[in-house]
Amino acid sequence: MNETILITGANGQLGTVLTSALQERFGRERVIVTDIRPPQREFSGRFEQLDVTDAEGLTQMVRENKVTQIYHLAAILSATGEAAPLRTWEINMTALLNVLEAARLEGVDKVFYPSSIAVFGPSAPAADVPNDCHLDPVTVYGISKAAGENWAQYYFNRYGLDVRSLRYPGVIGHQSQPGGGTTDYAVDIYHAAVKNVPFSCFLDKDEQLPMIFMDDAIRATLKIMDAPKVAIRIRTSYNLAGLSFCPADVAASIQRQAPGFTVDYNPDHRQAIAAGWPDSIDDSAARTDWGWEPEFNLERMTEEMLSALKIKQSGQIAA
Ligand code: VAH
Repeated sequence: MNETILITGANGQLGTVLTSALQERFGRERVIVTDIRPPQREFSGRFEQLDVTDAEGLTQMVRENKVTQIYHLAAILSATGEAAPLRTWEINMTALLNVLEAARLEGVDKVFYPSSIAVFGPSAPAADVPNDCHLDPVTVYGISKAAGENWAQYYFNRYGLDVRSLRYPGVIGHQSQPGGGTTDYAVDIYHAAVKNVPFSCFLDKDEQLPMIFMDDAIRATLKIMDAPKVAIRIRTSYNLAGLSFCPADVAASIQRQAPGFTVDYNPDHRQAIAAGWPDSIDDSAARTDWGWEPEFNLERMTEEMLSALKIKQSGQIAA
């Protein structure tokens, strides 16, 4: 069957890279790429400007294009979300409910909904948090993701809508910039290293968090969406682990390849958010149910990040 894919929030950190992966897999003409803003850089494919809080606009787009799969990435993240809690709740929840309703009404086959390790809070153990841990999120973003997971499960149980979800850790990639998250430092630090400038880190040097390299995050997303329906036993969201490190670990791994690189630590309001999140999570349910396995450790990720960003930088200098 010919799939027609719709992606929301496609200009974001994950959306940018997932768009290319979906275009490669399904063909450019089969992927409707949407965001509230026009693409920031050169883009080839089918782009439509869409505010996903506009239920009618979304439903019409799904109907007219006979969309079969939706990847709903549009959301306000943890750090930005705290500046306007009620607005963040309103936007994140309205957008998700619009997607679920459009999918139900228009007979969409599968929906992907990203959750986050931000659903965990003080009652989670510090390390190896199990999938079915009690959720007491510390940010409005985390509250919206915890509620969203339950809505995903509700639509599956009540209407049979095949919604699949991952609890992403912080995502680190060279292709795109994150915006408004607490884990963003782990991308910014590599940009500083290739520019050869000192880095000021907004988290404490020993604030360990679960993270994942972009390639692994994309592979996991495609893999859970490809899995047979019966394999997806968890209909809230799957813990997804890649690696876990603190700022001092990533600094040391960069310094092994760029010995002159320096970092100082100036924790701001984001440190309190990070402190409420676990150090590491247990993703054995994802491994057992649909064969998840990450490929990147810290050293390999650092090598890839530095070499890809250096190539990008030399291209910019040459241009
Ligand atoms: C954030 N990157 O920092 C997001 C995230 C793991 C946290 O989902 O808000």
